[in-house]
Amino acid sequence: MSDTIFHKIIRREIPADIVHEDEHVIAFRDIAPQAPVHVLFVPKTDIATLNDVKPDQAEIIGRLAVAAANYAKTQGFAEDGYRIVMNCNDHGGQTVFQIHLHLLAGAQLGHFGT
Ligand code: IU
Repeated sequence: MSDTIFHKIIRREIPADIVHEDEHVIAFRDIAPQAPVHVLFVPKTDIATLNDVKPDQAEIIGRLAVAAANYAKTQGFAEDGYRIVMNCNDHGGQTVFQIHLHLLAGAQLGHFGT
């Protein structure tokens, strides 16, 4: 297994505010939240960036998205809405090289490209 900070969280070597865990996915609150709700959904499979997802691993992207949507539903903000984002490499602003989906919610978020 790789050794990013997220792998250490998965292995419970460092603490995190975990809000969801199943066989494939762990989710915890971002330590530097960019919105009132900011949760990271991380696969337990080792994948550094979106570029590294192999065809037979594609389902993990769906698992992350569905876990995020289920969290939004159980927390009661699915109808109000939310944003999911995955950063890739330098220009995308990726800083931790284990793929993760950001779930941002709890406020009207700014629009892209306007
Ligand atoms: P990025 O997409 O790789 O930039 O996102 C990494 C996120 O991980 C970023 O929002 C950090 O605030 C967050 N994070 C964290 O939640 N806990 C940590 O120990 C570290 C980073 I290091």
